[in-house]
Amino acid sequence: MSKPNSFRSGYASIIGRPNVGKSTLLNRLVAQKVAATSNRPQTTRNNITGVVHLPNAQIILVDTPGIHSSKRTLNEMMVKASLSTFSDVDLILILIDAVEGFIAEDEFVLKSLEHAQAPKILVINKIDMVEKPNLLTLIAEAHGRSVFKEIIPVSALKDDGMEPLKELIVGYLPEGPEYFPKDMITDCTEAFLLGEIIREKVLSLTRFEVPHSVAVVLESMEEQANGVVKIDATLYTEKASQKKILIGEGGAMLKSIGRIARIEIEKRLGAKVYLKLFVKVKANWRDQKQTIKEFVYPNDSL
Ligand SMILES: Nc1nc2c(ncn2[C@@H]2O[C@H](COP(=O)(O)OP(=O)(O)OP(=O)(O)O)[C@@H](O)[C@H]2O)c(=O)[nH]1
Ligand SMILES: [Mg+2]
Repeated sequence: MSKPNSFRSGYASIIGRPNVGKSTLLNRLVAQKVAATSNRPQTTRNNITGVVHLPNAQIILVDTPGIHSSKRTLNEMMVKASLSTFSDVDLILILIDAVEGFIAEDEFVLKSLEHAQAPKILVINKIDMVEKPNLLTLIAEAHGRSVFKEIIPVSALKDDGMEPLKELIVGYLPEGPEYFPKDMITDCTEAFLLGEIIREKVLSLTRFEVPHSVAVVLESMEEQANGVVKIDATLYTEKASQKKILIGEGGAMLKSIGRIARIEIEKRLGAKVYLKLFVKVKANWRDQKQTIKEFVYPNDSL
């Protein structure tokens, strides 16, 4: 038995099918934007750490790519990244969408989790979108499944249910030290975080296959004598037609992506930024393991 006032710490991964709100939940729980979010499935490609600092505990969350079935090498590697978290965590948060309930893709997620040892909490997200009676039916259905230690309804977007969720998570963490200093909320590199800001803007401004075909590589970042931070980044896409769309009429699309990304990067860095974006074609990069490692997982051992 742990002493009542002892400090607790540990890891909890955030798992679910694409688009259920995992990254939104991570950002909400750490109270800062760490992960890119979008209304397109398969936004997140990496495991992203976010640390919640509480007076009596430290929760280290790991946002993961949405689990889904696909034959593309990139998608397989994304799912592999997700699954790799299971063995290292104290707790698994499984997200579903309150409006959709348990759909086939969620069953696929649950199947992938079958052998994971860590306790599982079901987080029913997006309750702001659902009528109360439907939510109660879904909660009752979830109780009928024996896999979940706890079931909690929340809205990550509307900041509803976050305090009870944190409390619930802490209850499953072992006694432990502060793994991260108080001012640290992620161990992602600055280059990764800035690249994700740019990719998020690509996701929000482009459609169909274009957003999925893009990888952002930060080439350089340098503070100039006048205090302006100059950042060069390359947007890799798979086809000349996608490159054309990314650049847009007279460069209009690339300009818009660059402008909204720059505004967010300036806020993050607290400095003026000169952001220069390049677009290049790397045919079928999403099917080439080596290129995927270089573009998407430069810091991972996948
Ligand atoms: N209404 C509502 N929308 C939400 C909520 N949480 C997330 N969303 C929206 O759902 C969409 C997907 O959110 P993400 O956080 O990117 O989802 P994800 O699970 O990380 O998706 P992948 O990275 O693709 O696996 C975005 O448009 C969010 O704004 C919520 O509580 N309520
Ligand atoms: Mg995500």
